[in-house]
Amino acid sequence: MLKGMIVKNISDTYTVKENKNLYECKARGKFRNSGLTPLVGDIVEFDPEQNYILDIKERKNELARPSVSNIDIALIISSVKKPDLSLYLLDKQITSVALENIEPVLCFTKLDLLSRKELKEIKKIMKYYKKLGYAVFTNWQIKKILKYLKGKTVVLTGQTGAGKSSLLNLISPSLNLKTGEISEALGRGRHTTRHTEFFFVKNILIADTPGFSSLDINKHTKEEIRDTFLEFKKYTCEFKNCMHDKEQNCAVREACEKGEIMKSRYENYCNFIRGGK
Ligand SMILES: Nc1nc2c(ncn2[C@@H]2O[C@H](COP(=O)(O)OP(=O)(O)O)[C@@H](O)[C@H]2O)c(=O)[nH]1
Ligand SMILES: [Mg+2]
Ligand SMILES: [Zn+2]
Repeated sequence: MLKGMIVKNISDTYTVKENKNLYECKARGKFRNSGLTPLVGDIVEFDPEQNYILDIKERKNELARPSVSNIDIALIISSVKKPDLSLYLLDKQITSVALENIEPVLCFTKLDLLSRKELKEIKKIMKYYKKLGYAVFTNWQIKKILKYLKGKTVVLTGQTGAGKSSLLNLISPSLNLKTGEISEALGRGRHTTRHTEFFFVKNILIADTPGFSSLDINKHTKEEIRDTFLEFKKYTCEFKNCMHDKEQNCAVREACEKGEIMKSRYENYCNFIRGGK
């Protein structure tokens, strides 16, 4: 019996990676009966002679679209132009992945399309997120990104056209992924099939995931959502369990009015908790 990680799944065949070796395995009937389906990302015990998956180790987390597990980092790709930067979408992605126990890492693209004035504005935004404790990069910093992601299991997320495939190609030109809008439409069609795959590049397991933006924030409690807004934590409000909404003497709201907390962050937060449980 060996232990490895599922790196690819096409219909009922799972490719399990053990050290440098790949094994094409099937899942035992017992999984089907128990309603437990192996996922790409699962750490499994398998029989390398019969090519059967015997056991699935407990998952650190699990995503539905794409169906993957045990993700360490979500590399959130945000273009600053074409499509324009949406801080709403960015905060939504940060909160969504943080709620699944995944570290958000931010990467901004297409800074070359900005005027000098716009660039200054974006740099201010990047600085704010950095101060929160997140790793923040631009797609010019491939070496730094690679160093940060080394040894991790990573999903790429971001709007269509944000530059996900382009970034992966920069990381590993041999992947030769299609980029641009027309090929994106084709790529999407391909990815709606039940094919999930991690690329193993430069010691990073990374999945390019066009459909990944639909994590459900609303299944979490308002408190859990609140706690993903890291900048709120240093403020003490009059009410002990303040939701920073309509409460009296709310230090977070005051900090927002003073400009210590980014206005868009606070507005997005209010929007998210209104949907939360
Ligand atoms: N100007 C500029 N264009 C970029 C940059 N990164 C990607 N693009 C272009 O943006 C388009 C969409 O990129 P793509 O990688 O397919 O985005 P995806 O949908 O997120 O995979 C393509 O035409 C790329 O050539 C960048 O940093 N600057
Ligand atoms: Mg793409
Ligand atoms: Zn408060």
